[in-house]
Amino acid sequence: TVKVEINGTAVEVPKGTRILDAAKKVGVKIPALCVHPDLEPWAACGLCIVKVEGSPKLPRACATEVVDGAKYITHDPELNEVRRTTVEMMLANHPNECLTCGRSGTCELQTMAANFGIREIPFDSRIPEIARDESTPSLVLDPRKCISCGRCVLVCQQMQDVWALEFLNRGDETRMMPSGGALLNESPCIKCGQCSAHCPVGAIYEKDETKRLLEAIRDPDKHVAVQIAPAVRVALGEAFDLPAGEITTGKIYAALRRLGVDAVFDTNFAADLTIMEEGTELVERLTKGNGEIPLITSCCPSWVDYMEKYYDDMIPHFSTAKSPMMMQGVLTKTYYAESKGLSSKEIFSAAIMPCTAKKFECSRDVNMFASGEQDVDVSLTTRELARMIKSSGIDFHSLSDEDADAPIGAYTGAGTIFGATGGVMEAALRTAHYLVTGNEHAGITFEDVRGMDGVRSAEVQVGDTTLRVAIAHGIANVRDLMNQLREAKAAGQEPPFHFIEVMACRGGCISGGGQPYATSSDETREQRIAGIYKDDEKSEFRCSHHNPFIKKVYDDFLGAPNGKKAHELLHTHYTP
Ligand code: HC1
Ligand code: SF4
Repeated sequence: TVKVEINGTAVEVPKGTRILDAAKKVGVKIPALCVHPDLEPWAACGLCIVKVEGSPKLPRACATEVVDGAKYITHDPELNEVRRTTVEMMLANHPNECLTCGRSGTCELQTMAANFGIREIPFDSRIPEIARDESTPSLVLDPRKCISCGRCVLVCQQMQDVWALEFLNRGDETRMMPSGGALLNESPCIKCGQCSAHCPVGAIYEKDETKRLLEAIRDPDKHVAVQIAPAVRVALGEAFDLPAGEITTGKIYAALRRLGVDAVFDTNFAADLTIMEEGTELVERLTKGNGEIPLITSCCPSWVDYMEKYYDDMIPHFSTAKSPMMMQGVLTKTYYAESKGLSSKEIFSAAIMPCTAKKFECSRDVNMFASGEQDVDVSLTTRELARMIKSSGIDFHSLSDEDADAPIGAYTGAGTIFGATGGVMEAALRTAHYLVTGNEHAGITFEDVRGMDGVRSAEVQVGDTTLRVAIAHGIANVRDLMNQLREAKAAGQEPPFHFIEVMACRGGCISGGGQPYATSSDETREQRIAGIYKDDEKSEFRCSHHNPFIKKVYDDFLGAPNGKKAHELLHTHYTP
């Protein structure tokens, strides 16, 4: 450890601690706009300069390690003035559009300007004239608002290993954009939205489609059905000042009804259905040689996009089961519509997702119109739902819990845990044992597949087979796993794994690019994950094959898992 002083307060910290973190330990917040706990510091914004007693240097606290015995001054009138000028210069280069900006109220630059009490900007305004990029179905890039903090570039390159974004130009002209000034949909972007989740201002944000749902609600000829994803229930509360991980499922159902939707369903129901389809697929591949091993999960649309771009040789390994969102959509427009005497045209089906890539998935031409219409008409993020609730005068806190509508709203704990990394795997394992042996597994939980390590593997006994499974989250963690597969295949060796789960975002969907903004990263992720497992524990049924409504939908409508009708409605294909 090393001993230092921060503004006269002694503190002992491990060697290698940065000044910013040492200051935090004694309750001192040093301002910074480029720093994010998920990312390596790279000292871009200059706000975090501090003084060192006896030295003329002004080190940047985010990137500089403490030196034993040093005495740091983090705040004094001179430092304040320098920081204030830095913020003023940023504001001069930033459009003055707070009132109409999607980040108003959550913008870190706005907060900084407020904290410094800036009332006028003593520099000439120099706003670049660069058009907004709305080329993807998921995100909007507004380079005029970029403050060149670098977070989006770092997250895209380091955490996601996609390299869709780069810094173009130099100095004041620096802007984050796809390489060569291309549009985002011409870049390798996988629409994960992690850039938007890490942007401190309104330079990258989800494409707002709330109007489409509101218009459908007002249309007397439309019967509006809305589903909510597993991860939404443990994060939406944050937009209403509840702690991360607080389970608000019943309030969300109630809020949707107050907004005027006709039916409230739960994606978790279709997650149970996915387990029946994907579990059956796994068992058929394992026992009948009916397809390639390992089976790889395909419910994450950003992962599918990445695989199609970079690992298209893995297509035969992908589960053909559609994602829960798409299964729920097609059942809404077929099974549910029929039960109401409605046609698929008369239903408007919307999804509330933690994810920006789901906006892209629902309009893809890969059997996503299996009902004859687009099965999910619109996919909105958790952030968009929060705005709809706030703008409709609904006091979220005072809502009483309500239930989802039967029969495609009831779910098991296995459906909920889809929202956390390792959850799809664990849900599949809970049912695979039954599908292979006809007997229930002795325990419900599979702790070995849980956790936050970027890549995890485990061995699980299923009947006579020792199933080797692996889990990866955060696209940067996928490469090693896929290369291992490629190598084993090329060498004609047995595959290293039987079943692999991949989620594009760190922590899984709970940390999707469309979730409420949170800068505490892993701490928030762990709180949301704890909420997911709490929801699982309090569920009456915890295995997908125990969901009585899943049995009913197969009996009434679908036939057998992986049967003819199930294939027509619930499966997809991939395009290299
Ligand atoms: Fe997910 Fe999924 S878990 S992809 O992470 O398979 O978005 O929450 O809805 O479809 O169920 C997201 C979450 C979500 C699907 C399910
Ligand atoms: Fe990169 Fe994901 Fe943003 Fe696309 S959506 S630019 S892949 S971080």
